[in-house]
Amino acid sequence: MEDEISSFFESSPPLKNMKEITEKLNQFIELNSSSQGGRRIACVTSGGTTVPLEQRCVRYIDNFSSGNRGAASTENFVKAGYAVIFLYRRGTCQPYCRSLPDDPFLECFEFPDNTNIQVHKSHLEAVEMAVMDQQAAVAEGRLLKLPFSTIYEYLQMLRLIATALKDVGPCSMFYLAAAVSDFYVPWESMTEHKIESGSGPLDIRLAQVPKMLSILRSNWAPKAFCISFKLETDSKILIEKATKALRKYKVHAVVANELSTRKEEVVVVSSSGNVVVRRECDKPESIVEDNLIRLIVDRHSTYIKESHN
Ligand code: PAZ
Repeated sequence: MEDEISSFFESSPPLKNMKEITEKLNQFIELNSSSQGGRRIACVTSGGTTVPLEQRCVRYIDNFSSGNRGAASTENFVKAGYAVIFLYRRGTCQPYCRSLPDDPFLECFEFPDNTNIQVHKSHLEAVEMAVMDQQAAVAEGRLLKLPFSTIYEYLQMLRLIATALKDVGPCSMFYLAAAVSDFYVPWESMTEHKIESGSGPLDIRLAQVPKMLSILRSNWAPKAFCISFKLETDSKILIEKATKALRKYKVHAVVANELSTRKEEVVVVSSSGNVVVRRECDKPESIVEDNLIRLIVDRHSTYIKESHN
């Protein structure tokens, strides 16, 4: 497996802005490890990775995920006092923007007298909250947003973050809510130019993406608290698959969710048993992430205490 992982990284197109990302990351970690005796730092991954079919990419295979879970969880972690590295798919849902309409620029603003752009009354409260909360999190140095698109970018960035967080130890957390491609076209076997159409059906052979969770746990950041996610469409196999992943990757918990009910409930699978976490149905504003993050933060506190004993 380690060979497969090394050859994945060796053959990946290098990150274009690696130096800039590394600098931002190190500054963020330095600031948060030294402020107020050191904050906890969570890396929240969010959105789906793409698999390009051509090196000069025109077409790609995508992975389902709106980024809602990652964005809502990030807000809750910041509220709980964490600093968050938000590793997200470009164009997906952002923290503090969940109450805004899908196309904020066109729907939120009006231009009544051709001189001043104003926020439409009906969206004023949501826009004010979004701007204030996001600006506060960034100004306090508690939110670092890093975008990715492809599976190549995602895994290289995850490795950078994990190795940068290594010294933060038990106070760091990985909350891996992104939907990561299981299959990809290896860079060296990918055609450079746009695949030609007009010559009949297209055969593509996809290789399996090496599973990086084991190496994250064993090498990159072995002391970090690690939460992975399992999504299934068949509820009959969900818990079994999540339990297998818990054992195989030795993560601290697996959040199991079914596609159609993922906004209503999840099951936190761990060695201490399975806990169903639900949205509070009698409160319209309530989201499943409110209770989920409360539980995860609690478990993380216990983990930190036990690590110091
Ligand atoms: O991004 P979203 O809110 O639409 O959905 C969240 C989710 C289902 C992608 C996430 O909860 C999850 O399960 N991520 C891991 C998916 C996987 O098993 O690959």
